[in-house]
Amino acid sequence: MRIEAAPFAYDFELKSTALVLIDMQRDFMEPGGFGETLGNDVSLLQAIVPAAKRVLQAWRNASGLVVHTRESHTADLSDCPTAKRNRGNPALRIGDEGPMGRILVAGEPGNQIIDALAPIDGEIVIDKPGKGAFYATGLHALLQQRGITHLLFGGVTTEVCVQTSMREANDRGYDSLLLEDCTESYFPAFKAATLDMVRAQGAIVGWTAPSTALLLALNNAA
Ligand code: C5J
Repeated sequence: MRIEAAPFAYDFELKSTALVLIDMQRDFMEPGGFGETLGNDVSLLQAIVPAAKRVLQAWRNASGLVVHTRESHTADLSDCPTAKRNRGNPALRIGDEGPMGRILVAGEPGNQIIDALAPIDGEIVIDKPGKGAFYATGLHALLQQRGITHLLFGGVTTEVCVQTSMREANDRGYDSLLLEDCTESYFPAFKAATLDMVRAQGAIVGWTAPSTALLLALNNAA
């Protein structure tokens, strides 16, 4: 299959490609979570939910592998470096009790993926203590076991966990494409810059394309 992408067309096979949705969890998407405690306007991120939902449905219909990630820490915070917890001047720190439970702690209501994109049976869910999806997780091994070589990325936030994960994927040999309207930042300029950085220098990190280009490729192949 081929997606019309930037800086040039992206070729992939369904059986060796996974859709990776990064951190579409309430902590970042809804008021009262980690994103808001850092002073961000979380409503900006809601704009991508319809496109991400369409892509997820189409990918499921095509029987493609889906990976969801959550930025989360264990209840005792033993996997949360002190530097990470102390960083910034948030109203609530990681592990503190907030309106959606303890901030960025696994199993808490705020740590759940939003209902619109909730994982279903057979999909991989990765709890990651870092910004990147590969750091201190079993993701690479799980993808290798399944023969995955190509990754389609969406999620939040573009310049933090999404970009970090794409760079980690790049160093591990994956060909990655970022779905432009399925990723968002609290800072529109950072999103734009990240899309440029990813596809610069002949796809130095990967490709970008609107989700309609993926949907068209899936439709043509059906
Ligand atoms: C952040 C993330 N922004 N998922 N996490 O701290 O991008």
